Amino acid sequence: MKYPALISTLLWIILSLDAMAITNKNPVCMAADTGLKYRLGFPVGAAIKIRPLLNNNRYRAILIREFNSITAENAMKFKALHPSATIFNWSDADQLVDFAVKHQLRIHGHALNWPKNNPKWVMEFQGDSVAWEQLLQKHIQTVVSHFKGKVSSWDVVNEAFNDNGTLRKTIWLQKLGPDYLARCFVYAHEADPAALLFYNDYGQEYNGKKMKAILKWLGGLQREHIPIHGLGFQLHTSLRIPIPELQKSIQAVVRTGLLLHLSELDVSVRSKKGEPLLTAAASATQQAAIYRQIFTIYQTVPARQRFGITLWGIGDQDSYRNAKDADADAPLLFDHNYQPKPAYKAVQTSGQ
Ligand code: 9MR
Repeated sequence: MKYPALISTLLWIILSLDAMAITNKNPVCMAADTGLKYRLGFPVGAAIKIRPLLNNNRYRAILIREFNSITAENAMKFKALHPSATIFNWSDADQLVDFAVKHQLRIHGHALNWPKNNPKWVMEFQGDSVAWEQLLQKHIQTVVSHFKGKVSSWDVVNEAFNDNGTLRKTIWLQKLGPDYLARCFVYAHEADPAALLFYNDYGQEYNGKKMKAILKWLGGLQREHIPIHGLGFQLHTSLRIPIPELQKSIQAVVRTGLLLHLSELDVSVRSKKGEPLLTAAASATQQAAIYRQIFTIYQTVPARQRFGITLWGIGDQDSYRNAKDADADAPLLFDHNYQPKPAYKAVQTSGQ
């Protein structure tokens, strides 16, 4: 036997003995290692709400077993953290961060600037462009500094583009002009130079005008060396997702060299108005197939650009999509009783 072959055989024997020793000593430990975070070659996250995190054992157990990344579903938004001009309210977000640190979960911050989430006091704020700039900078830098060293990445700007590729007419655009977008990234970077900074949006995932506009804007930022590291595709989707378009958009992001985060994934089974309702079994099977496709496509992204996939919740009852009409969307991997659905199995074996 030649040397390299001998070495690899010895290595194999040592690793097998090691694995056997672990199995014999602690079978429970091996069972726990079947979580998604061990199965997929990239971080797997969940959007987390503070109430079930504190009150629901099953929710917590799944989070710890399956996931290695979290996004604060609401606790780090402008309205939650900064409800009036002089008050910062850290308590929910800090509890979430403490839990994540204790359980070695990566924390993705969401979101520093989301025009739809401005508190009332911001909408009523009176001041010239200097005062508006200070407001923007102070919010971003206070929040990023507070979580520095714990929150390792941020959605710096969320949903700034319209579907037709123009910029949304937000209060920030009106008061500060289009360059405020780049400055949000600069401010966040100044407060924590180690944090990875993302632009996050929905609807660009299907390669239309919005995607083209975002790519053009990102290209400009990259040329000007603005600190931006990644793009988030929210991907709140359904059984009707146009998979080929998603593939094209993903490849377009790959060409930019940026990180790609599927940042708010869920797949609703709700039928379109007028379409016949699917049986529960049929919709669960179709949903599983879509989840498998999405996770498999994501594995075509070069490993260095895979920031991860984050599910927008854990059990169906936690989903914001069920808020008005319980159960009609059932978009997540676990059902109302936190039992894994066919979609969970499909994700677990995706890419194999
Ligand atoms: O899931 C979130 C829901 O609980 C909140 O009420 C809502 C408003 O803050 O935001 C939801 O999350 C949104 C996310 O922050 C940005 N992308 C769209 C998500 C669904 O609306």
